[in-house]
Amino acid sequence: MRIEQVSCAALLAVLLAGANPSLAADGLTVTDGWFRALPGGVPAGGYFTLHNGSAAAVTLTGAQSPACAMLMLHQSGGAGGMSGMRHVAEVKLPPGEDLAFAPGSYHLMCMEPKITMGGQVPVTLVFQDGARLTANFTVRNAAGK
Ligand SMILES: [Cu+2]
Repeated sequence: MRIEQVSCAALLAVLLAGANPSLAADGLTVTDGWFRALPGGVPAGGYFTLHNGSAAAVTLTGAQSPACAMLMLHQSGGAGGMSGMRHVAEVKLPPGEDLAFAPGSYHLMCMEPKITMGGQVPVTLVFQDGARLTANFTVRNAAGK
């Protein structure tokens, strides 16, 4: 009985370690990350493709960057443009699939951007299970070049 209690405690420790907030986002990759820099310090759209190479669905719940006072998940829709975007709390991605953050669809919104054309800034994606994934985003001009 005594030994059984000890092994249960050990198992619990392993489970808790798996829920560590600094957990790496195993199997997730970000490609082609970029920000669209516009003149005048207006909010900058951020775009990328997220691939879920893991065996389970993941849920993206937020993003952070030292280059943005605030970085939000947005979705464009309806009439499009600035007036047609809304905040989204989370985006779910099934295993084996790609999720495109692209102009006219899901995008990141970087408030008070501190970005320089041609430069690179780190963006950390945050997932529901506490996993985090950081990738460098390239800063492009209004034409996406
Ligand atoms: Cu937006």
